[in-house]
Amino acid sequence: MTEPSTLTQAPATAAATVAAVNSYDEFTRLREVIIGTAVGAALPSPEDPSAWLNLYPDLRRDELAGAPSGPVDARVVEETEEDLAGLCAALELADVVVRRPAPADHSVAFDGPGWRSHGMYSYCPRDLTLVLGDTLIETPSPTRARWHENRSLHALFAEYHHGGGRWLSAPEPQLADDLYGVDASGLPFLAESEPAFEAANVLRVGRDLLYQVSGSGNEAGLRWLRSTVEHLGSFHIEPLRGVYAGTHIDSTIALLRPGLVLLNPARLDASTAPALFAGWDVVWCPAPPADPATGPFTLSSPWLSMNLLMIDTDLAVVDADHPSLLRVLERRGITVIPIRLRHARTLGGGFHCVSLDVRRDGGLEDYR
Ligand code: DAV
Repeated sequence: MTEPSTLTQAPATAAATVAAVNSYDEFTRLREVIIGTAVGAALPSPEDPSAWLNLYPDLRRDELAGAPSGPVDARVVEETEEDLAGLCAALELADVVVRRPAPADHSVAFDGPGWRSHGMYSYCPRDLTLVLGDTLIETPSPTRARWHENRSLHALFAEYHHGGGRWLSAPEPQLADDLYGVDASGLPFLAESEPAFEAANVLRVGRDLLYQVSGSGNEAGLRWLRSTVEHLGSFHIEPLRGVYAGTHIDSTIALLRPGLVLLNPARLDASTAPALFAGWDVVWCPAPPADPATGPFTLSSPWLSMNLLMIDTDLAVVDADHPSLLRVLERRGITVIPIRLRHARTLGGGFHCVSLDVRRDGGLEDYR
């Protein structure tokens, strides 16, 4: 018999120190992340009011003619997979555990109550699941095409749950026609008939959460989230209203480290920046470069290039095609890993969108 105590003690120690799910912020040391895939991606018909609202919020109905629908171009999928493989390799080199969604064919049609759609993609795991501390919260997307999307993550979520993470879901939305309005200028908006929001409307800063009210998140969704997080810890939610009517928050604000934030000068100024950042240092994002390769039906604005992923408070994955941003971050002491994501705008997701951080080192801190 040799050293039995060592053999029996080692696993017990590991189990006691590693929580399956622990992520309270956007910048402390990243340990485990889910990275999306473009395989199986399809675009919903722009005739669908929810697709119009969440894919093309800046276009009027008559400007939607010719918008793509159905399986995404094979070249776009292939090149995106190449770029995502580069991202995964860079993360693994930085000692981050990388997980991927299960394969799914999103072009298969399904019925909701009074409507029919097919799916969209598994490209942006950030969008529909909010990780809050040890809890995974599946959020009620207003986009019909995304109704079943999280199924490609459920095997992973079941594993995290088995490992001690908590797992809950918002009430299943009905997504009836009355959730979708058109304003006086002919642009779509999200109504208030039921709670609807996406996790990517939220940023986590320890105890503080920012929730952007927009076409992908309504006031009813904010109320549901408020009433739910009360049970999860002492969180405080600051709403952002009138900042960006489109969709997610992460092309407007990027958290860099405690006390330092990157803000979009086209959408915020010193007087409209969230109160949370009152004592913080602000980096105003340089204007993104024009991307001549993208057509009129991209799923996001040029500001998607500020959608970066922090691996640690001094290490970031950033859009290689935005050199002025790389320089600004380096001047602030952040080491940048420049990576290209050639079809980020076409598919509507940069590095923050395509990642879902499941484990980081930080806790329920007060960063004010
Ligand atoms: O600025 O177009 C993009 C959000 C991507 N998830 C924008 C928002």
